[in-house]
Amino acid sequence: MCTRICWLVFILVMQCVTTPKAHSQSLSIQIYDQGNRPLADAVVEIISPTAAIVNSGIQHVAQEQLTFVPFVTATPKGSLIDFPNRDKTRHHVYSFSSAKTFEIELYTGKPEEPVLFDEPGIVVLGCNIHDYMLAYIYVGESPLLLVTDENGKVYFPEVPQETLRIKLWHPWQLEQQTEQVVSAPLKTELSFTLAVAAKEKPRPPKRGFGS
Ligand SMILES: [Cu+2]
Repeated sequence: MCTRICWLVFILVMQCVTTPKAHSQSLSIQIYDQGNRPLADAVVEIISPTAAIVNSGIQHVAQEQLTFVPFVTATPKGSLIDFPNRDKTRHHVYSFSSAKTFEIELYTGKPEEPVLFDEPGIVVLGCNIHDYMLAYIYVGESPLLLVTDENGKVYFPEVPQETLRIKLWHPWQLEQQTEQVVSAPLKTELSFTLAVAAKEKPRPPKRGFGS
């Protein structure tokens, strides 16, 4: 009896593992700025009621060479993020944002514990010691969210084949409302334009500052 049940469970599990998921596909998205240049550091979030929540593990926003790395992080709500300090100098990381208010007082190396981000929204990071240091954490509602690379691209290996709401966000975007709705059947490649202000990423002053 037990052996038969075990076999049934085994067969069911194997079917789940080996059967390709129906009604899903890959999707590449290219983001350009208003000058038709590839836009890096843009968040692309696909709001899908059927997307499964996945545990992506603990992410890192490091401090390296007196700068936050990466400049923009996207993570679903409920995620943990660690803030390792890889510099020799101490940093004091904080956020006053309503989506997450916290601070990690002066430290080097690895902080005692990661920080939980459980409210969707934009979290602006700063450092009490180095005023120019700036980075952003986009806490999303959906697990389907990525940040564009240097070429302005993201690639989702698996999205549902259904009408999608796609939210775009960039720290320097000029428009408030940037949501797009893409009707099924979906293409495998999409592109959008996001108008942004012309700004440089924050960098440490050339010499003699806080090192
Ligand atoms: Cu600092």
